[in-house]
Amino acid sequence: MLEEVGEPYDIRLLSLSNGDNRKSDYLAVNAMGKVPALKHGDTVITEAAAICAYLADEFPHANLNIPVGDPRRGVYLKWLFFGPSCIEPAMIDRAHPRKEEARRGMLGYGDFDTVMEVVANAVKGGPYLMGEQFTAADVVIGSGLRFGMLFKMLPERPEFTAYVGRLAQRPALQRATAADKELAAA
Ligand SMILES: N[C@@H](CCC(=O)N[C@@H](CS)C(=O)NCC(=O)O)C(=O)O
Repeated sequence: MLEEVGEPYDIRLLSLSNGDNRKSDYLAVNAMGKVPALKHGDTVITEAAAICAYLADEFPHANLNIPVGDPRRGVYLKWLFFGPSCIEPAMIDRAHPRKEEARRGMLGYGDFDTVMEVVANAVKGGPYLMGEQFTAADVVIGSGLRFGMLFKMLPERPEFTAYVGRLAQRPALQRATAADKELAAA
């Protein structure tokens, strides 16, 4: 998302295996002990999808948001929320099934197969969720699909692989992936 925005930024790495995210200085940033967290001026934002929504609104010149007043904003917001509230819990529940599965009506995401079908239909046209415009919602949904397929927690449906393939062509994602590799090697 930061590469898509195109503004300068610094990265502070934490070692989750050393428990840096549970230490007091980081808990002061995010009491949840979770990454990522973003500091912009005096504002600290946590929750990945909220960070994406914030950056898209804060830097409108990058054209990653659908502004207030645009009738397409409702659908855009739906996809921003759909990642953390539907795709992620459906994926984790499938990978680590509960002893006793909650009734469909009690699960915010309903059921895994419906979530997959809805997302597949949304990404199959494209090229992006909102059509021709790439938005922060693609960062949220796209990164979830990439992660899920990489770790074999989501099916490699042709709609997903084609969409993730389109995202992989984006120079911002290529720069971010190269930077991740460098950081991992350091
Ligand atoms: N709801 C958070 C979840 C973030 C999350 O699960 N982060 C993982 C890494 S991908 C984490 O911080 N794990 C460390 C831990 O929980 O100890 C978000 O969307 O930002």
